[in-house]
Amino acid sequence: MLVTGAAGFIGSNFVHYLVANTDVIVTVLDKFTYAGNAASLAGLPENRVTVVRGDICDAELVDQLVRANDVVVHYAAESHNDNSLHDPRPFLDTNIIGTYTLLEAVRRYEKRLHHISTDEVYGDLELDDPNRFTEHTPYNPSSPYSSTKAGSDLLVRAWVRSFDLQATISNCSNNYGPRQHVEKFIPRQITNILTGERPKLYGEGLNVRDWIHADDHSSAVLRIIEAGRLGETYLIGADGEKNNKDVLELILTSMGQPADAYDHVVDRPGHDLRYAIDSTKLREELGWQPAFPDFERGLTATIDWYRENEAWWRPQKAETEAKYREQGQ
Ligand code: NAD
Ligand code: TDX
Repeated sequence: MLVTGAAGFIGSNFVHYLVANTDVIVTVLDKFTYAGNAASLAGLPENRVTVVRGDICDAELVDQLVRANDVVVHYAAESHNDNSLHDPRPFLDTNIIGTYTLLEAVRRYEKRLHHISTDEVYGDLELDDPNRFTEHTPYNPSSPYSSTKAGSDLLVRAWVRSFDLQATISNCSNNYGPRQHVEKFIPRQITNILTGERPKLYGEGLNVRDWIHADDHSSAVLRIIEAGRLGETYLIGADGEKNNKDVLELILTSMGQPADAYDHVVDRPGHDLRYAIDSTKLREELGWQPAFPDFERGLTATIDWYRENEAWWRPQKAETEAKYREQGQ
């Protein structure tokens, strides 16, 4: 399998998951942007995992790697909404042109592709909307990040329809777990507390995210690769809706701090209010179930991981906070 973006958070968890649960031989293609971390792939057996440093926009390299593998699992992306609001260009390059480059190689060599995407392509929901996102919800992305992810999904769909590409797509909700960059909400707050900084909540913190453990995302992706119907989209979620304020208070109290020991900072422009996934199709058609349905337990384990792996996140922390400070966040 060729796994793109596997030096990042979810891709690295997927490769660890593959090594632990299958016999698959993996090649990683990753550009090692600020979000890629070699330490996330450290310790994996050399006879199972080869790491190639390179850009998914490099057609020659992509061609060579796609030809040499049977299945391509595409995680590589610029992934952070806040960054996309300040500097959208890399999002267009990697998420659109990079995906196009992969699609052309997959088409040329008639390989199998699984494309990783996000629930953010559907826009957001009102807090009291009884409906959740399904595979039939119209696309309505809000940010430069989510619009480029939506664009990449539409490219995959077009290559399926026009060229019979053998592909599936999954749109997953917010992931948490080990090896997530400290720019993201949960690791930022945990590592702020560990470094004596106060956590930062955007606006009133009433925005809802639907949390899923990264390992549950990995098991769902593997299930779709094994048994998903070609050309189909599957939504991945674990019924984990929580608002940001509640998550932050849980982090604070789990770490022995008063629940109100945080700062409100300026809100994200265009901030999506609520995401919520209906994963009935994945569960009923492919028999998938999350192994980590208890968010509180998963969060405690994640806090422990950041406590025990300071060497992994420390080098990114000062630079990340300096960037947020400049933005008033
Ligand atoms: P991440 O930012 O942690 O990792 C992205 C990885 O892609 C990094 O290792 C980076 O070096 C690599 N990369 C970036 N540009 C590249 C390029 N041009 N060529 C090769 N490699 C490149 O992201 P993540 O949170 O692990 O997200 C992975 C995927 O999952 C993304 O496609 C994202 O849209 C999707 N997703 C994320 C979430 C979430 O909650 N984080 C939820 C749903 C879907
Ligand atoms: O310091 C913060 N304070 C805060 O209140 C940060 C960094 C975030 N937030 C809020 C914004 C969001 O409502 O927390 C929520 C989660 O923020 P992020 O971790 O930036 O995630 P989000 O914007 O929801 O997007 C994530 O889930 C979907 C991933 O980054 C995407 O890659 C994925 O597609």
